[in-house]
Amino acid sequence: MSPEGRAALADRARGVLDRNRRGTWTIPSKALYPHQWLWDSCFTAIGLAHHDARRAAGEIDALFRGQWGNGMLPHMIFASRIKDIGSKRIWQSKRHAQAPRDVETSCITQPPLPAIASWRVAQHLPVDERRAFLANAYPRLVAYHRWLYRERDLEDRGLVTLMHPWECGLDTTPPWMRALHEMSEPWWVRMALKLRLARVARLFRRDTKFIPAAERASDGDGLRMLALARHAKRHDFELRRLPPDESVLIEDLAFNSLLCVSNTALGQIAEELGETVDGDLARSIDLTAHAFDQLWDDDSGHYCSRNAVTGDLLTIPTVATFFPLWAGVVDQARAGRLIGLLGNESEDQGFWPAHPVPSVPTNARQFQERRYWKGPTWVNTNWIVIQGLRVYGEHAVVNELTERTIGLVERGGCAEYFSALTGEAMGAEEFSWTAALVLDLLATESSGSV
Ligand code: 2M8
Repeated sequence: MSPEGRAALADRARGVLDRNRRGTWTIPSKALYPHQWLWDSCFTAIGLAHHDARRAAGEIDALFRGQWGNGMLPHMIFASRIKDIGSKRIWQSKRHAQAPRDVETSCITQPPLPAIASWRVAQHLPVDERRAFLANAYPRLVAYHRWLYRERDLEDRGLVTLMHPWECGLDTTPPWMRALHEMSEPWWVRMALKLRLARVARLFRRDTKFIPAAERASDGDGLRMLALARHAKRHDFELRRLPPDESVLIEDLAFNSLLCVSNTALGQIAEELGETVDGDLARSIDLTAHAFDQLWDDDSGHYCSRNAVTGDLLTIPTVATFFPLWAGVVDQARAGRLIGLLGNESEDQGFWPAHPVPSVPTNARQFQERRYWKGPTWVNTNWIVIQGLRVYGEHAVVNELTERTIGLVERGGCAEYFSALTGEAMGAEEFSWTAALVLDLLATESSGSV
């Protein structure tokens, strides 16, 4: 792409982030996602940092509005002026003593990117502002990481357990959906599925009002996810209270990989401030860095999520298999197997179709070209894969994947996701993390620091 083409794309991306701005924070997209989401805001801040570091810092500060007294950062903070009663009713956060009083939030979390985003944003701030920003963020980040280990790693394994697929970010990813199918369903879900009433339920769904139903969670998956949220609510969204045999409890690969990267960022922030991460948190961080061995499936040559109750690996392949690379915890032999799945030379093209990297490899039985997290290529996961390839010095694949990702957005706009087979843009339009991460890719590429 020519320098003019790049400048024009950066302008378009900045325009999306400006239109999606809501005061101090940014929505993921106008019609479909009118609230603040945890990992979306982190991606947005990472991209914004190149152009408006103060706004990027404000984006992260705005996330702390939602922090619970126990340290949890919720996956959503609701916009006060938007009704969205259906969605708020799932949570009713103000019933919880630990929840903030002045904003409504969800009661679960999402991939723990805030420390990573804070560290990256800080690099773009003037020195005095940088210190003040980090000094404000640090205790909040420590409280969040402590909550993750205290409340979600009950057996000190170094791996955090999730109670709902909305926490992992790759919402309808096949390993989670299979686990959900295996759970015994409440009568109303069984009845709705049997009588094909799920379509009626679609009338109450927000997403299918804007996006073709074939590109979203299926009716069955949608109902089961709703039932699981209601189940977690009955147990106050507390892992220690959830009955293991009636719940879906997963040590999620994507989440734990990002936690591991975030732990490193937390250490960098601590060092900059002259602080030390110590005690139980330091011990847990060390355990996490050594825990990924347990998630490796040598037969398939993939990393997997694990059922936290049975200990079984969930071996359906997904793009998350590449996430531990970013954490730098993969030995050379395994890294070689994983990286061998990417790039034009790869023998198995499942993860390298015309528009890589699909959320599920195209040759897997579970691959669905158009459906949400079951096949399409997403810019945020490509960006994460690129970070991992950089850690392992794979410059050629980094350049190739960066070009292809930028090309997808140049042709299709800042869409939520893209067909891995044709590159067609799908999902929500004017999607913030697509815009922000393309800005980051363009900036990193032009600085030559691949
Ligand atoms: C999607 O998730 C939300 C629920 O949290 C939804 O389906 O309504 C996911 O893609 C998630 O990763 C993302 O953070 C959120 C907002 O973009 O949308």
